[in-house]
Amino acid sequence: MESENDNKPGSGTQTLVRAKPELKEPSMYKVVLLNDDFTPMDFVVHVLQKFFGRNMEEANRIMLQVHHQGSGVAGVYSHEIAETKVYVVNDYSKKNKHPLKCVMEQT
Ligand code: TYC
Repeated sequence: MESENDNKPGSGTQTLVRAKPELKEPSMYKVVLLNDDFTPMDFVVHVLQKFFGRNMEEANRIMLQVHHQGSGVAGVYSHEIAETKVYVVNDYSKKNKHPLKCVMEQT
């Protein structure tokens, strides 16, 4: 915010003062895998290991959560990283002829 300087009487100078300090943390995004009836379970586990750095146990747990509940969180990232994960995973699934889809959701 630009304001006339009150503490320098008659100087005619102006000081630039930021109206509000920008203290907001960047928003984070869940990358969510969606269930379908056709993608093999072992492909989903493979995707969770390859793109989300999950170990075998975590990958199995997340895959089963998606299978039983309809969706599950693969990981939480900044906007740009989440966007890239979604693109790369959907592209990889398509190239492997599986309908597996993932989406991003603000936390
Ligand atoms: N429901 C699939 C099956 O029975 C397995 C599956 C799990 C698919 C998770 C997608 O994100 C998914 N083969």
